[in-house]
Amino acid sequence: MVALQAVMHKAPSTASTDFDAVVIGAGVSGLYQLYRLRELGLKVRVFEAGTGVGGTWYWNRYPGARFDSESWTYGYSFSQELLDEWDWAEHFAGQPETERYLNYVADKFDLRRDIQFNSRVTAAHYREDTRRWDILLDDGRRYATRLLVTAVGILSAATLPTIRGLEMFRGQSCHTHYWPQEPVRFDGKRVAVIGTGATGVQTITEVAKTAGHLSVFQRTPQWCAPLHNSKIGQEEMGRIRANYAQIFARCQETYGCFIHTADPRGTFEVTAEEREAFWEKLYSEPGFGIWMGNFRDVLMDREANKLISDFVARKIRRRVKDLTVAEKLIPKNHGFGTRRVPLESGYFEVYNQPNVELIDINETPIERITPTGIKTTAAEYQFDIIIYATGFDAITGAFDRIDIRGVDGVSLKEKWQDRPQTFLGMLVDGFPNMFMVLGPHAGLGNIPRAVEYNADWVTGLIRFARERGFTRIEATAAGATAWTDHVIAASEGLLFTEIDSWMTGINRNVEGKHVRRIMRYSGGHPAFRQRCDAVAAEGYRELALT
Ligand code: NA7
Repeated sequence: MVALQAVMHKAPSTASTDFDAVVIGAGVSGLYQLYRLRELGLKVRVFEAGTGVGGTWYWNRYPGARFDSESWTYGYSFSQELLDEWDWAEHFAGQPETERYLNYVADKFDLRRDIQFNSRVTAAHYREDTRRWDILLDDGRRYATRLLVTAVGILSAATLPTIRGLEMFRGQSCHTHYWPQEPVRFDGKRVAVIGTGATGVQTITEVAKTAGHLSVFQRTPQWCAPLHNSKIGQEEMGRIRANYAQIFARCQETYGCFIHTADPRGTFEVTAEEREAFWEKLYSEPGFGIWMGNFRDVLMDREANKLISDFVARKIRRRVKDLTVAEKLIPKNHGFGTRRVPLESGYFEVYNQPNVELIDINETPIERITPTGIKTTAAEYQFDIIIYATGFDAITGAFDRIDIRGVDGVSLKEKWQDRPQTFLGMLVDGFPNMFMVLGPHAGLGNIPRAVEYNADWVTGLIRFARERGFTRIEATAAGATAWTDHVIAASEGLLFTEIDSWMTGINRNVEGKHVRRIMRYSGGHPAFRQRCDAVAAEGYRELALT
């Protein structure tokens, strides 16, 4: 990278083409950001590493991949025509449907002509003399742009486990994120899945249907809850369509932009019978209700959290026949909802099947991958296929994989080494004219809802600057410090902050990601928008515009 830096900083821009704006990524964020920037009349180029649009929904084509958000709250809301034309087939769409949807969007708005596929950005360096960003692709091509927008996703830097011998395996193996485009057959095959997060849970449930034998290597069990997916008929789609305005208005009001909102009652303000009845109802309903529509204190109050955890544990015990296996599937080191709750469709029943075995790798750790399978401290297993559902270097990981340098060649990765620091999750001081859609410390939640707001805000700022002739837009250090302090304060008292997960920046497969940090804004989306709107309404005075 040193050599590259020398090249990029010495030579004046020899870029083959200049753009007003470069967007990195053609997923849900990048597509919408392109649409908005084009409206400003900018010459935009989107660089996308894949061969198609969709980001998360292009890459993650593993068996069973689907939404945990209601499809009709997930689609873009910006175009009435699009809402009128697109019919969702299922309440929680599978990956193929979502990928089709995003392709439909790209075609409808003629977005492809500004997207360059097979183009992974490896470096982006700011040059003060030209007030431009120099962009380098993995094939050596270089470009220059005035504005840079990262639309790299929060869960896009997949990580393999650091287990010895990974490259030795002679069968088929794949990380779920990099699943091949051509179908993989499991019939009669001996399959291993390592990892039991939201991805592992979906994969395991699907693979178990046809695999000859499936071995699940579990390090941490999860508090999974039922998804209760179902098809959407024409009539129901008509009702949904007629209701879109109310649906999106509701998403605007809730903490995470989902349709679910916390119950105003405290867990101990109701009788034990009322509590049980409420939880039974939530457990029988589709989606994230049991996580986000629960009593207001279950994610903050230890006693309340223990009660809901006990409730879900009872459900697991009832659903899994073998009591020893059931106990292994019940989390012991974290309470319900303190990690992202995986939604499942028959996950626990999979362990009642004769072709599925659960291997607790806390009891018998994996020693290494062998040419023919996996060796634990207790046994050597033979496999035809090993699936790594081992997650992501979340939120900052995709940034870390690009050599991003701001004023005076300061590296973003180094700046964020201890913890990310941003202004509203969208700007970084020292990195002028760089904007992030869903950067660290932004208000997250139901992704497209957050994306539309975020990209609109960035577009509004760029429009404001253009109209006034500003060519340099930067967060101030004081602004970034104040926002970071606020983000940290907003997460105080939330039980998830005490638990290792991607939501607290932990990934033990990545160096430097072993210490918990606050990665997202936890004050809720309405509060996030209020703060961002206020900055805009005051003419962005909190930024340095020159
Ligand atoms: P997650 O939720 O980070 O899950 C990764 C899983 O892989 C989890 O069970 C990990 O165990 C396990 N893992 C990771 N590294 C290892 C090693 N080295 N050995 C054994 N097991 C390992 O990622 P997902 O892809 O499932 O989900 C990410 C998000 O994407 C999800 O929350 C949705 O929002 C969409 P651990 O729990 O760390 O003990």
